[in-house]
Amino acid sequence: MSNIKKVLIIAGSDSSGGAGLQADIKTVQEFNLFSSNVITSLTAQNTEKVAEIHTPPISFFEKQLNTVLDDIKFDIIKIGMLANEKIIASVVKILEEKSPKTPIVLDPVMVATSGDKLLEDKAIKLLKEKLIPNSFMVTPNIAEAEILSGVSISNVSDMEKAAKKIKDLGVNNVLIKGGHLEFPDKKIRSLLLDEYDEPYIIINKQIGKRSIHGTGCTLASAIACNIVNNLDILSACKKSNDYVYRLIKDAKKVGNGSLVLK
Ligand code: PXL
Repeated sequence: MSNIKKVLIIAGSDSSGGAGLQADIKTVQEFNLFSSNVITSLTAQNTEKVAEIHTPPISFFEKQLNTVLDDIKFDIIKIGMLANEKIIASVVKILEEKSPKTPIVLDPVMVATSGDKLLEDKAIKLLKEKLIPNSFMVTPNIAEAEILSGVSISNVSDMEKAAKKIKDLGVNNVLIKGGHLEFPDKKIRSLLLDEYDEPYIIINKQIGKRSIHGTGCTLASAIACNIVNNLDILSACKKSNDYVYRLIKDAKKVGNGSLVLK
């Protein structure tokens, strides 16, 4: 019998298979780690749109989380779509009680690639006040970073300002994903602000402009896997960034809307 490192994924299901929980599971599998999967919400979704969101009763969400935590001790927790305030409150309460020391990588999912909302607006306050302060790392995209920080972002210095504000909420590391910010030199810049307040810019070439589904979920899951594999934060971010870059270069058309990662 051999041991394996274990990742707890708390996320929403994406029926298209491109993003959300399905992207997370695929990523953890690629890293040869084990994942358990606690589902916050079910989306009826394809590559073009989110048609409906069904959120099971909170008691069932809590049952899933309590049941896995009563049995399995995780090395890291990756959180994606949380849908509403009740789920955020339960996540905070149950993790504090049953898994207080396990690092959390939080992708503060708010809107799908299609533009559909995946988090109620009124839940953002609780996310900022309760969950971000309990997280080891948070990985907002530009729009999410603007909402979390109140800083409007159009260049690297804005990214740094926003990252500082988000760090001040109490999280150790902030990675602002720059995929949606245009620079004149056509390079993509993401910004990591680490626990020593050291800012690092991670640069990539831009690969076309078509929207691609699942990149944020995949990146945050890859970072979680690289962290449990003992990489330091900067190396974990760079390596995960390269991983997603390779997948984007090889993105697939499976439907009529955004491309997906394999
Ligand atoms: O990419 C964010 C995301 C997260 N979770 C679910 C999603 C999406 C994007 O579509 O569907 C369930």
